[in-house]
Amino acid sequence: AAGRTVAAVDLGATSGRVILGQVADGRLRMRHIARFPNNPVDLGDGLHWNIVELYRQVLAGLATAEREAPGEIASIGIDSWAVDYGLLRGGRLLGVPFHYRDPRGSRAVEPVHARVSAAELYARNGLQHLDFNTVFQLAAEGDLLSIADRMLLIPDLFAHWLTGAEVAERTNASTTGVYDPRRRDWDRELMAALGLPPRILPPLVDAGASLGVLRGRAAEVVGREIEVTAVGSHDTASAVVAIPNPGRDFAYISCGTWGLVGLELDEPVMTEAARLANFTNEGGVDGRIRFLHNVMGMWLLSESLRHWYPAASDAERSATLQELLRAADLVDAPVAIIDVNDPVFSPPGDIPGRVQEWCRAHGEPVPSTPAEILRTIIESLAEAFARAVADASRLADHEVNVIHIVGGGSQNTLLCQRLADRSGLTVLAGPVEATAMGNLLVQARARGLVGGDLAALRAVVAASVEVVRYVPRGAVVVH
Ligand code: LFR
Repeated sequence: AAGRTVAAVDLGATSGRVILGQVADGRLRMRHIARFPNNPVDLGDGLHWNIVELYRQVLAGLATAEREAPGEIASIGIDSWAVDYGLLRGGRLLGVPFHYRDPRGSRAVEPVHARVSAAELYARNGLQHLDFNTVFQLAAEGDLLSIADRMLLIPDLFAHWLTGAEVAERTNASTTGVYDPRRRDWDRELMAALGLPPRILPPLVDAGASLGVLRGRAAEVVGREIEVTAVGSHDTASAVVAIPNPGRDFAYISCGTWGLVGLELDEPVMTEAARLANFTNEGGVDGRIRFLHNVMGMWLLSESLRHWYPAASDAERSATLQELLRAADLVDAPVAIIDVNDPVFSPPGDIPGRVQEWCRAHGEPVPSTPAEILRTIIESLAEAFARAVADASRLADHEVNVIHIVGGGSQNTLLCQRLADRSGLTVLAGPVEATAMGNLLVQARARGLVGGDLAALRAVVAASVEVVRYVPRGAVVVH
């Protein structure tokens, strides 16, 4: 049907994809068009995103989509990981955007806290402390800031290249640390108090807003002047749109590179207890609050596989991971529970070695085989997820009856079962492509192709996918 298809560009920290979607008979049908790796590059001054290559891949993917569905695409929406940004002057990019795993943000934490204490920061932005939050990266920026006239977060930067728009979509703006979740506006006073130039903050827009049509070369390469629509441009915000549950008594885990564990709320919870538990109040689609905590996530598995099999392709590594997971399931030696959020696990490199080192240093049983190491990681993730769900429920005084796990991690059956066991709650796994689904549905709604509130969009997701149920075996209960 002409004009009833929408295109999602979903950029993750390890790969990007272009997916077409169409809503018919209350269901969302998806067609995978392109998938490409996202490999960061160290340029000597630190770790960067290969942003131009990613943009080239996005254009190529959209061109393929237009060829496969000529004239059908009504809209394009872009989401990506949060926090990172490009600086511009006069519409041109200054320097290559840094990767949040570059340690430069850590160096700015003390100087920032010397001006505005951690407690005051939280009282203003409600954001969990992560060394890479935009506010710390900006504080580490140096000279470039004095000549920049704009900061665009990654999805907004792509929208800018595609259409010329210079705006910030709110869900992602809420991850910067210079955004006030109660006023739903930038905190310009905080910027000024930190010596950061408020002029670089672009006008805010909500998911669903039109950003204009493909311009110039972008339109030529893709083949047509297609409209670009703002979606929940923070990938986690899009993923939460696609939780297949129209109710409110669920916790969710958006499990990809990171495991984002939390609740959807109507109002932020910015108490001292929430700050100390490092819970964040990020902005959701339709003005909701994503009250959640970052847990290290599948990064620990994918980076371990990369360390063991440096020359393997992504496909080979994921086949090997499946084999190793079967072996991990059978491990019956005592398994250590490591603190998966220990900062030692954050930089790329020898994760298995660091897991062993951590166990040794903490007097825990040291895993030796790859299967034992994976089992340690999975049990520890399941434990951290279960704890974060219990913490969220307690801190927000919000009842949780079920945990939805979505994203790539929802395919990890061992993880899902151990999460059910450790939380004592039913775990519903899927959809895998929650982020793309949330992206597509918000566009479809903006284009009048589907109606309703979040509950209605979630009912579409529930009707479109198979969800796998894991019930607790009553072994370990953490709360
Ligand atoms: C997940 C995610 C998280 C964010 C992290 C860094 O992809 O967007 O929500 O904390 O990446 O941007």
